Amino acid sequence: MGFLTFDFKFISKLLWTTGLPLFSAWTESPRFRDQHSKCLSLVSHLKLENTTIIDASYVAAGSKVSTLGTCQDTADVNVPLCRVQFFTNTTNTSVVHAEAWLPDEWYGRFLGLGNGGLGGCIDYAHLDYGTSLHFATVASNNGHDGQGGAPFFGKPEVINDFAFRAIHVEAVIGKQIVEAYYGLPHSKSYYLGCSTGGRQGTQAALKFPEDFDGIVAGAPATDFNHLVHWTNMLGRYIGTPEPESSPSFIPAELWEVVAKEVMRQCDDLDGVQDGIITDPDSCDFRAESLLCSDAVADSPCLTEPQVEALRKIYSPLYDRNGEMLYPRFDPGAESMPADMFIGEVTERAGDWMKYVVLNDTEFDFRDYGPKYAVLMDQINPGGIATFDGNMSAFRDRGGKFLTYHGRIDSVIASGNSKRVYDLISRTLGMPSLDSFYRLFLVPGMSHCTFGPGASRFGQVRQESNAINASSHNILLALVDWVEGGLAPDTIIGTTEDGKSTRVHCRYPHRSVWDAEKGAFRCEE
Ligand SMILES: *[C@@H]1O[C@H](CO)[C@@H](O)[C@H](O)[C@H]1NC(C)=O
Ligand SMILES: *[C@@H]1O[C@H](CO)[C@@H](O)[C@H](O)[C@H]1NC(C)=O
Ligand SMILES: *[C@@H]1O[C@H](CO)[C@@H](O)[C@H](O)[C@H]1NC(C)=O
Ligand SMILES: *[C@@H]1O[C@H](CO)[C@@H](O)[C@H](O)[C@H]1NC(C)=O
Ligand SMILES: *[C@@H]1O[C@H](CO)[C@@H](O)[C@H](O)[C@H]1NC(C)=O
Ligand SMILES: *[C@@H]1O[C@H](CO)[C@@H](O)[C@H](O)[C@H]1NC(C)=O
Ligand SMILES: [Ca+2]
Repeated sequence: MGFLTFDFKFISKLLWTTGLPLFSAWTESPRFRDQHSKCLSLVSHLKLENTTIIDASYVAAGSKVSTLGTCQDTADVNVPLCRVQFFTNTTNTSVVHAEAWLPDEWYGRFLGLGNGGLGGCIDYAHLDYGTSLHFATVASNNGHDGQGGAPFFGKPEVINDFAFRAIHVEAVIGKQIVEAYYGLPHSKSYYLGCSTGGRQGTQAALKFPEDFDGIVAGAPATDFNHLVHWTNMLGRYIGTPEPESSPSFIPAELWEVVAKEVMRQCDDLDGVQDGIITDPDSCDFRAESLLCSDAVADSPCLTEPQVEALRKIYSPLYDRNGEMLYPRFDPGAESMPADMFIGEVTERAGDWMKYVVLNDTEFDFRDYGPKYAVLMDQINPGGIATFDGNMSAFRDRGGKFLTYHGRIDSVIASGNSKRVYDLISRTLGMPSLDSFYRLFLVPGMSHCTFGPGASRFGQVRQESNAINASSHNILLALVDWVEGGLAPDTIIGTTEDGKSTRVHCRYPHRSVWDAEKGAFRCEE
């Protein structure tokens, strides 16, 4: 091909299929020979608002590069690219560090990436993933460095970066770097993130609807204040390992017994005994069956307080007025590591309480209680809640939103994604959000990835990109939707061992076992 004149509309109509570049063949153009020097010259030539270019370097395929910040020492680069490191002052007390990775073989698309937990870590694995799929990809440190919450202490603007601003900066500044380097603006812009990254993607659609044409937001940490509350309350229900103060505490080996019993009661509700509960909402788990009695002397069993704790965690969390604050822990999710049940406050919720909500580094988890939900609702630091059904601006400008949630997610209950769908549906008065927003529930998948289910569909890193086709890769499916108008009805996942696949259904469709075909299918 080698054309260098563009009519984006025309070309995207012709070539929207994700396998094909929107435009290609730098290799044939004189421009390519200049890319090396062009990349290096960005340091001195690029002048962008509030922004300092720290370094720009040309990186060969298969390199390991060193990184700034404390999160990791080196990062892998698998395709040849121009790497631009920069920071942007968002206020006089806050700054976002970011990197733009600009692949030689660019298909004209921009991709912004999110973060995880309370994280202030540039997501290098996803920079590598995005560029391998030919996106010009940008990731930021979310306005602070490291995994903990200490950088938020007494820094409301740093909290603002985390709550809503870092991704906006990434989009606004990142797009300008892309244009300066390639000499062309991007065609379409995308976003990919999970967990906190899912919340950031949701926040982008709500607050900055112009930033992205398409968003993949996985297992979003939306309704953030109540998520923190739920995490802490569930931890308190289970208690600490001291038997005298916490008779409800359930040690790790007993959780295995609970997980087995959940499976015994609910695995075959979906018609197949496969270690996966397709719809945990249909599982009415009775922990009482594990209650110790003389009759079952030798098998492991639960005390009354332990059964009572389980009853609470497998029920939604309500406030004193009977208002639902957060959905229940999914039965089945106890089979995955759950740090809220180990008898200590989780780092993410504990640091948020200490450094953002209470401004008290001595905060004692054992004093945690319902009053803190009220306090968090009042403060709502930086507008972190991200629980707003009005996505009309994003919808009206033609934005497309794909979200997914593993149904054995032990960090963020999958029921919350259904709840957010219903909230948007009610707010916009749209019984079905199919025209711009689709939620895929993924049986047997844990937080963002892993688990016995078909947990690979291109959502995270290279490893999840088991099959490079929009039918099996949610990011490529999004590209088809945005550029070709082809909305994904299903997403096919591949298991970790690569040996089998399963179709994932969009909410509110159900995943139904078809005994004749020996496979699941989606039913309205
Ligand atoms: C960003 O802030 C730092 C520290 O306040 C300052 O030294 C620097 O000049 C600022 N950079 C830009 C581009 O505004
Ligand atoms: C630059 O900084 C000013 C003030 O600190 C802010 O109002 C403006 O939005 C910033 N621009 C960008 C692109 O971040
Ligand atoms: C920082 O910005 C705030 C608000 O824009 C302003 O009130 C304050 O004086 C500035 N501080 C410094 C040290 O420039
Ligand atoms: C703690 O500080 C943050 C700003 O960093 C503020 O929003 C919050 O209200 C403070 N919390 C309390 C309990 O005063
Ligand atoms: C949603 O937001 C738009 C502005 O983006 C506003 O015009 C509209 O009234 C809002 N709708 C609802 C239901 O709040
Ligand atoms: C997917 O596409 C990328 C980029 O074109 C390529 O490097 C990779 O080998 C492909 N992977 C598979 C599994 O086909
Ligand atoms: Ca099953």
